[in-house]
Amino acid sequence: MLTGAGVSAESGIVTFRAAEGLWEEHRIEDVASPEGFARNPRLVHDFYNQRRRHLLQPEIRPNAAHLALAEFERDFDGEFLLVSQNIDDLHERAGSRELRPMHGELLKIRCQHSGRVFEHCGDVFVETSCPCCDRTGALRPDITWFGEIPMHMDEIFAALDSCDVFVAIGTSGNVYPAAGFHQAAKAAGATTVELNLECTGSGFDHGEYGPATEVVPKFFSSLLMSNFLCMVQKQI
Ligand code: BV8
Repeated sequence: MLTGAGVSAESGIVTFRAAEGLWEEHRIEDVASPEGFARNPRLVHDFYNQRRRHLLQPEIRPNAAHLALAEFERDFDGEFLLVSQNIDDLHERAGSRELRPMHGELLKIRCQHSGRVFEHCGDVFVETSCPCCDRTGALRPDITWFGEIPMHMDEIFAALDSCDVFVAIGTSGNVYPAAGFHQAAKAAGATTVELNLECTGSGFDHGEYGPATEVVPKFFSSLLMSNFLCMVQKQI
């Protein structure tokens, strides 16, 4: 499984490319690249401080799509891996365990000198001293920016090579390498499925469209009852 910002939209977390999306207010290169951070660390820390504060608001909670994925993982007796492009902790809070946040996590920070990662829920500033080396200016979000290599890639590519069903949920398919995962899975023989608000036209074998809180629980309960697998066999 692969999720993107659309799975968290109904929890109140703004997606990237919607009309009022995150990238409308900021240029990617200014707030989500190592060059942007080197140029203006205060701007980048403020960008992530605002998103961290928003994520920690009491009204921001896992939605029915997050919960359906955690329930499927618990009840399904086959192999399951959930790769998320999202940096929120909603999958984790919903109970997902086999979870690989390939773009990092908003509630973690990293020392640029030692590479050590720390849980962190508060704001971070240039003046914040690092828990490991006590230096200021050492900390950055533990997040994969554009131009950086995403996390867990070896494990992800191995899973794409061996999975029977690949499901992409709530992603526009604009960002690589995640945007190419369904092609890799398909080339290795998997059936590929898109669950999204609208069809992205990216060549999936099957698609179900609508809000994630409606489409995801419905799809995964049918998958669990293996109706989906029979349906795929009928289509072949
Ligand atoms: C890399 C963390 C090398 C930051 C993010 C030219 C061509 C191809 C590639 C490139 C290129 N130039 C540069 C690249 C590489 C670049 C890239 O892809 N750029 C793009 C802009 C072209 N990629 C990289 O740099 C990556 N690194 O390539 O390294 C490498 C790779 C592999 C192995 C070795 C070396 C690193 C990219 C990571 C960037 N960091 N996030 C942060 O969050 O601040 S990416 C960021 O955008 C998000 O994390 C997210 O992953 C990503 C994609 O966004 P989506 O999740 O898809 O969100 P979006 O808003 O776009 O879409 C939401 C979807 O949900 C929509 O379809 C919508 O319809 C739907 N939806 C909305 N509401 C609902 C819904 N669906 C259901 N229900 C709803 N209610």
